[in-house]
Amino acid sequence: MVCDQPLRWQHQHGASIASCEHFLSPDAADLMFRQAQAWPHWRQHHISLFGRRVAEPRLGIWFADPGVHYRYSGRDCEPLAWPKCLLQLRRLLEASLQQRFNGVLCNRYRDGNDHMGWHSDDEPSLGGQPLIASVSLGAGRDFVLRRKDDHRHKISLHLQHGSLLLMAGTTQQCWQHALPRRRQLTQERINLTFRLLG
Ligand SMILES: [Mn+2]
Repeated sequence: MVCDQPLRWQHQHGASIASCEHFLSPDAADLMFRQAQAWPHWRQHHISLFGRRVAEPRLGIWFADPGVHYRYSGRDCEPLAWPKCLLQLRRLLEASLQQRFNGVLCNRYRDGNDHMGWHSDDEPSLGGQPLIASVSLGAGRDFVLRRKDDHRHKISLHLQHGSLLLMAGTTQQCWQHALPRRRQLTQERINLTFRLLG
């Protein structure tokens, strides 16, 4: 199940990212994807944006240790208890990265219309230099980063079924990231982003 290649870190202008294309074996990724699709907790949430209530263009779930709330864009997510398969994945990530995680934000992009706009994972509870571990399942999607101080400077990645992406160091301070809309895409993608909240 674990990436057998060493992680290759890229460092550019404050971004520190690494990816592993085949972190999960195809069988493990398929199984995890089916299990995640079957979770009954998927909801379309609303955030407040400039005082307006807006439906997020995706479904989400926050699984975390007891008492670990996730607050962003005016939302306060109460933690749901970890499913067994995610606890296993968390232990695997913790062992291979030597980093503790206490929550996972799961996003479900039902098709290419579902997306995520430009933002940084810079909530104070994540601390100044969070390590975020993101496992992708299902349809491959483009993932883009841009420098905060120069939007022309971008990094584009394609996140495939079973892959792992890590963002660390000052990535969230210096860069934003997004998952752009891809109108032709009819398949879904589920993304599991492991975090440590203080
Ligand atoms: Mn993010």
